[in-house]
Amino acid sequence: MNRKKIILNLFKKAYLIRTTEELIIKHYDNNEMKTPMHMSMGEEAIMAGVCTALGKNSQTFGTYRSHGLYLAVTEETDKFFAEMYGKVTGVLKGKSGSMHLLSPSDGLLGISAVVGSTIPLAVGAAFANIYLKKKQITTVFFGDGAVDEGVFWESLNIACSKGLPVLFVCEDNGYAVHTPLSARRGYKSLTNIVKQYSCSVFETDSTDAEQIYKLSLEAINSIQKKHRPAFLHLKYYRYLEHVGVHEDFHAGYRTKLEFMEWQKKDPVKLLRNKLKDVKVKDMDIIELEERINKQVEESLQKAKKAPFPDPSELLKNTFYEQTA
Ligand SMILES: Cc1ncc(C[n+]2csc(CCOP(=O)(O)OP(=O)(O)O)c2C)c(N)n1
Repeated sequence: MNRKKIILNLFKKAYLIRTTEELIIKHYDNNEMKTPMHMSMGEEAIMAGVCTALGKNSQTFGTYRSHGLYLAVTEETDKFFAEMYGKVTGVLKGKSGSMHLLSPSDGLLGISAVVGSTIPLAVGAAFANIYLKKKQITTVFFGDGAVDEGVFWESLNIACSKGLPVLFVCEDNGYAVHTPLSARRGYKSLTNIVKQYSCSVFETDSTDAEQIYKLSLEAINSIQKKHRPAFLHLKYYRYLEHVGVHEDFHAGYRTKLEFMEWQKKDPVKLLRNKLKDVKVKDMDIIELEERINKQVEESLQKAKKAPFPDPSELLKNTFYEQTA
């Protein structure tokens, strides 16, 4: 891919994520989307950058804050919005809501509301790939709060001791709900600790998706060449409250000033400026944005009109059905 094509791909994903969430914000308070919303706004560069580097033949796992992951991997919004509205046409026929999106045909294998719980699943998937002699990399995204869970360290240890092809991506926004890193950690540097494992470590606090894309390629190459996991530590700022669609600077655990500093390097604006660097014409940028705006708006309207699942569907595809 030449640079122009890469920047266009990155922008398309980042703009799709931002526009989709802007539309959620516009409609959420109507109380028709009956699902908690953990918004990705602010972290678009991570999902655009890492997922563009991974390409098609990859397996991914995420967290409950994974609108960005789902949209970056699938680029589809019909099933996405239908799921937000609890409709039968949704990703999981209206049963999952925002926190359990997946798309196995695109390699997106799982997202969960339980902090840290997809990390061992990713290690298991990577083990299966080695066992079945499949040349696939498994990527797992998790927050800095998940690093406080024993399961992260146990999973890292197994993956490193067995040399499994796992890309660990820590999306570090500095807070677990309202608790800052400084109040939770008895050590200084996460990456210095992970470097003690048989694992290649990469890190940046850049919000430039192109830089994250390049770093992800390095991490992927290192997994393939060294036959061991890689750890990608990426910083970002969560623009909205932990759960919900509003700002929360009144809550007192962080300041608007902090937010404004990060907003100066907003990932979507940064990419839009890069499109000009690579000589994409203004007219073409506007056309691309309008196409995505239209896609997203149409998906939302279709979702509103779609039927709810029939009550007889309630227990279908659940553990209850399987064990009854
Ligand atoms: C095992 C578990 N413990 C606690 C919670 C409650 N909880 C939900 S989100 C969250 C914070 C997680 O922070 P982080 O991993 O940094 O992700 P972020 O929300 O910042 O994306 C906590 C403690 C949970 N869902 N699961």
